[in-house]
Amino acid sequence: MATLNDVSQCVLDGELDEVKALVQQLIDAGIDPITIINDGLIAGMNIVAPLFKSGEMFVPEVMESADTMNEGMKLLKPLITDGDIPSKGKIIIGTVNGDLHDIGKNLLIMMMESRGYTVVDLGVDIKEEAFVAAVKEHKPDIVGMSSLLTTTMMKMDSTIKQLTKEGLRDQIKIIIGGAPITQEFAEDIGADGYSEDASTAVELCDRMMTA
Ligand code: B1M
Repeated sequence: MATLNDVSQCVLDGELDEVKALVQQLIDAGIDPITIINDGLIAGMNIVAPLFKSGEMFVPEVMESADTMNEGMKLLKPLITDGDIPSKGKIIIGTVNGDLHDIGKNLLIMMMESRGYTVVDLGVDIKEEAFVAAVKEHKPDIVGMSSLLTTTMMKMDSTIKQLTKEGLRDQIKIIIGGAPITQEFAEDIGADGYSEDASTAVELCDRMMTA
């Protein structure tokens, strides 16, 4: 008989096929789907996050773990109603205008979702006005911007200015990240936070949501 620990280990090891069989066994045994999510799948991602942060796991392995978690979620989502999983908060995330890099952004999204956030992925090459429209439409708690190019990082500045001009700045927290971004740059452009990797970005959001 599969255990919740087996599911966590599967997520950690990125065992995509095995996780489906294990989760199905637990469902068939009558284990509460929310328990399988929290104490199996998310528990596994909670082990992954610090290992990634400390450099003991690398990007491809983290992607495999996140994919494994999502495979398990696919079986469980139909069994629960929306209200059963309380969201920690809503975040919209996009890579700024002119920039097509999305691996780091996607990693961040997987981490945020696995840690209980509702995420709206705007995609890549997102113009200032598209961030503004998304804030109006989705009313997020946090806006996240990613940039990998020194030629596009100033788009974060113009996006913040546009959000301010539209009177939306006070309603949201803004976090930024990406290879060329620094804490100093974040302060210069008036972002609320910067983090150098996906794990610390989730921790940053946790702090913002409880502040
Ligand atoms: Co490009 N690229 N690239 N590239 N690329 C870099 C960024 C570069 C540093 C390579 C180099 O020259 N050494 C360089 C930028 C130089 C600079 O600006 N100073 C560069 C260049 C020049 C270019 C092109 C201009 C090349 C060309 O066409 N002449 C071109 C630009 C295209 C465009 O965007 N308009 C280009 C294209 C591409 C590919 C399409 C081939 C591909 C992107 C594929 C994709 O993303 N789907 C690509 C790749 C893969 C890279 C490198 C090799 C790897 C980036 C990556 O995915 N890293 C990169 C070199 C490098 O960074 N060492 C490079 C893995 C990823 C997990 O890390 O994205 O840093 P990263 O995300 C981290 C953190 O930064 C942070 O958390 C993530 C995980 O911990 N983070 C956030 C990221 N976003 C965050 C947001 C947050 C918080 C944290 O809050 C919201």
